[in-house]
Amino acid sequence: MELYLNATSPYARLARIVLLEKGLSDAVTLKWCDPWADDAELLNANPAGRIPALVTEEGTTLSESVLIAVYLDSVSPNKPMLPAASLGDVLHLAGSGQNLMDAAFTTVIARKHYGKGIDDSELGQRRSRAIQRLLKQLNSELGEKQLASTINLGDIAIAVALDYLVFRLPEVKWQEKYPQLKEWHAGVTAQESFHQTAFC
Ligand SMILES: N[C@@H](CCC(=O)N[C@@H](CS)C(=O)NCC(=O)O)C(=O)O
Repeated sequence: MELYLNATSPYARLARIVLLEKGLSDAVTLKWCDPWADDAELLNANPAGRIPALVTEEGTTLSESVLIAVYLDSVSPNKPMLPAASLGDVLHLAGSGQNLMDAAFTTVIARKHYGKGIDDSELGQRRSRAIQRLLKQLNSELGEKQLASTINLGDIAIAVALDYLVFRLPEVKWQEKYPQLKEWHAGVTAQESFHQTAFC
C-alpha cells in the first residue's frame, strides 16, 4: 500500500498514527508530497489533490482520513480502532476531533491566502466560536476520564486536533484554560505513534 502525506497535515497524521497503532508500517510506503503544489503522482492517485490518500494493494485509492482509518482497522485485527462495544462513543469523539481539525485547519488556510484580517470575517468568527465550544465540550467529556489502556480512533482524532492547535494556532492556549484536558492529552500523546509523527 502507499500513503500520500506531508508532515503538517492533521488529517494525514491521524491516518499515519492509525497505521502505526495497527502495526502496518511495513505494509505501507510513505509517499511524502506537497498537496498545494499539484504533485503529479498525488493527482494521479487522488484527483482531488488532497492528502491523506491511501492506495490499497488492489490499486484502489481511498481518500478522507477517517475512511482510511476504517480501512486500515479492517486490514489487521490487532488493537481495534473502532471497538464494537463503544462504537457510538468512539465515533462521537472522532467526529468532534474532525470538527476541531476542520475549524483550525480552515482558519490556518484562510489566513495563508487572505491574511490574518480574515479572522474578523463572519466565517472566521464562526470558526473561532466553534473551536471554543468544541474545547469546552471536550474538556467536560474527557477532563475527568481515565485513559483506557489502548487508544481508539476518537482519542487519536482529538489528540491530533489539540496538537494541531498548539502547532498552528498557539494563541488559543487551550492548555491554560483546560488543565484537565491537558492531562488527558498528555496521556494519549505519550504513545510512541504520536512521538514518531510529531508535527514539524
Ligand atoms: N476531510 C479530509 C480533509 C483533507 C485535507 O483537507 N487535506 C489538506 C491537507 S491538511 C489538503 O490536502 N489540502 C490540499 C487542497 O485542498 O488542495 C480528510 O479528513 O482527509
